Amino acid sequence: MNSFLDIHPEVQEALDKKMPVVALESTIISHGMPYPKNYETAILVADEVRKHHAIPATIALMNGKIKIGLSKEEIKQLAIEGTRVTKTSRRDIPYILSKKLTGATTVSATMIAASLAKIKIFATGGIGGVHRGATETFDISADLQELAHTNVAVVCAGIKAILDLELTLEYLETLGVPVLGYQTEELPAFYTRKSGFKVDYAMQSPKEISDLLKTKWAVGLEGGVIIANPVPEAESLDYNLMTEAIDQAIVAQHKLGIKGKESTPFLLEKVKSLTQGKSLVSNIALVLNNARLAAQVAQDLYR
Ligand code: PSU
Ligand code: MN
Repeated sequence: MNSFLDIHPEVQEALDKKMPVVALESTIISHGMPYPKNYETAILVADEVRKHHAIPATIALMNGKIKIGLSKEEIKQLAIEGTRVTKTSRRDIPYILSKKLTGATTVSATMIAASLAKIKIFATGGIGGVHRGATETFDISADLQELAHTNVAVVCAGIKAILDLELTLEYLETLGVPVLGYQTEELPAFYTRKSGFKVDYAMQSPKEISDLLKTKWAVGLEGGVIIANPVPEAESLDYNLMTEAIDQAIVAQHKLGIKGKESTPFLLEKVKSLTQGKSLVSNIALVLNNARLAAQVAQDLYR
């Protein structure tokens, strides 16, 4: 086993017994939501996984180790420290580990950690993608490259509407990453169920998804799969409200010259304030919804 891994005994036991385990990221805790909502949500998400008969494994880097399965106290520490913790994607891992700093893992780093621990499925809110204006800025999330190479399925609420959805789909096609829609033909856009774009394949049941994942990896095709699960209707944002808020957030971003890894946290926070907190309600609901589906898919996946 990789000597940098520190797997919680409960998670290790589940993996040894081939019981379902669902990985959870930690950037969404440190950078995705304000305290104390981030802490409350992280705990609710882990509970939701348990309620659906799987073991949650929240992932972060701490004290020179890749921790797989955090205690409530560790989750609280990340939640309180918030953006003072380093947002850690693939390129940041060696620095954070060698300096024994605390790193909150993004989708890319969480996939790497999950794969080292032999966890096959991961639930989050939304993945990173190709940013609007990327033809000039080259701002394309490391999450996409990770999906091309690392064998972990990611349940998300589609592609965040702050991104360029069309370019993200093109990029995923190039990388060979299947985009599945859970009970939908339309790609969800994180805060909303509609986007105007199609997924590659609509899947009707967790078993159907699990069969596809097993097949992909049995064939020897490397990389992940995106399982796009629409936000529940009741908590979805009004499409026009969302679009206006995002357009304004992007104007503010350019004015302030915010770039690189700060872009996504800035835009999410700005959209939250422009929608008077409505986007945060959607965000929490969709993460819970994704945790549930990931646990359901996991039921069959480890057999
Ligand atoms: N989606 C959210 N909240 C988040 C993120 C995505 O609702 O905090 C984080 C994830 O960790 C994702 C990262 O991997 O943002 C993408 O950042 P970037 O665009 O800088 O690659
Ligand atoms: Mn980026």
